[in-house]
Amino acid sequence: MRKAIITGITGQDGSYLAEFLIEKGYEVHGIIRRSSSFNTSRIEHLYIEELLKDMHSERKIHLHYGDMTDSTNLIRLIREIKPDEIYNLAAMSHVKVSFEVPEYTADADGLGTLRLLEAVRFLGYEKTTRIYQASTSELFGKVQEIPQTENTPFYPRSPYGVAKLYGYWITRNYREAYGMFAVNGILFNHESERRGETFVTRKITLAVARIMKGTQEKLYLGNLSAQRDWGYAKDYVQCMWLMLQHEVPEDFVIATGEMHTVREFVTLAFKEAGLELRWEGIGKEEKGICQKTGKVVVEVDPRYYRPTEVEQLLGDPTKARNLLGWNPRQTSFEKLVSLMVAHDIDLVKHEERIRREYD
Ligand code: NDP
Ligand code: GDR
Repeated sequence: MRKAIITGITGQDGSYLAEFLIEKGYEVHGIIRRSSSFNTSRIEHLYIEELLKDMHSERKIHLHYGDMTDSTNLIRLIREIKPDEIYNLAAMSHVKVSFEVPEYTADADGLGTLRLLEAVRFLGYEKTTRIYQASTSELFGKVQEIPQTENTPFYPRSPYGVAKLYGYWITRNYREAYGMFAVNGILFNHESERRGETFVTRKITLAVARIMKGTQEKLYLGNLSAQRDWGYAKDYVQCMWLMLQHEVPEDFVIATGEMHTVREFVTLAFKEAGLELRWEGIGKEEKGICQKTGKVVVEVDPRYYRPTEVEQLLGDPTKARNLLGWNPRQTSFEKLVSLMVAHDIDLVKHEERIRREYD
């Protein structure tokens, strides 16, 4: 049985990747952080399913405490597990928050990647363990060219982007210096029903559901004109695995090749819930008004602006399509918005039912 370590298994991508690898027959080892409240809600179903299935069968998922800032812990876990593949997804992944905690972000996202690579080298596993590094379209940052490919120059615009730039180059350097199978997936934004609630897409779909239910009045957002290439997380984790199955270690851009503004996402999300919006005003004065009721439901709050913004990201997935056989258009933008809105309408209904029972 092949063994994989996933750092960041409790996150959006980690949870989908764990499902995907278990389905493929892997023994999955996840590194989780100690937290004062439960942080395993995205993967609970995986080990509960296992417990219910057969108490005596081999476990397919194992969780270990660890942290990207703790190298001895990483060395010990990698030595004990001796994985065939490591997926390094752990990161302080919020761009805006990285301006508040730049040093920690550099430590976890930048040096954390080095710690992992160095642990594999130190243990002498550099020819047997393949490593996937979660790189990002935030590396491109300030627009140099559109669409962005594997050869587009980088210009990161946040402490997060800069930390990930170190992660990207140290991964390439270990590949070139020690012949390690270590690759970067340069993934563009990907979302899902499991997306963290402070990223813009999920913030929007949850707000739409709550506004519909009458438990929230308005949605406050930052830059409505930012453009992103949004894909579906479930489709993107397949690519992480495909990159590690490729004959040669190479870096890949993973994207849909389609770009939309935040404003378009908001408009479509409200439409999915049956509410047409019209937009009035510009810049900080811009407002989204519900056609039916005439009420302002979206407003701009400059609190959500970033000190330096990434205005436009559009990826060219040609290399991944040609060399990995990956289909970038499995889930359309419209389908993605629809899945997320439907999920959050159900979630909010459920929350309301529970609230009423305990009121
Ligand atoms: P999430 O924020 O949902 O998950 C991040 C994961 O990292 C969580 O499991 C978190 O644990 C864990 N983590 C954070 N800091 C540490 C640390 N110091 N030590 C150990 N674990 C830690 O991110 P996503 O799933 O969306 O993204 C996965 C990876 O892909 C990240 O590296 C992200 O930067 C990158 N990426 C994401 C893109 C996207 O659009 N989603 C696009 C391109 C790259 P906990 O649950 O305890 O907080
Ligand atoms: P991003 O995602 O910064 O691209 O990073 P996010 O959803 O946070 O922002 C996307 C764009 O929306 C604008 N925006 C807002 N963003 C948030 N979070 N909240 C708001 O209220 C808001 N209003 C407007 C932002 O300014 C931005 O332009 C994500 C993360 O998953 C990273 O880890 C990953 O590397 C990149 O995607 C690719």
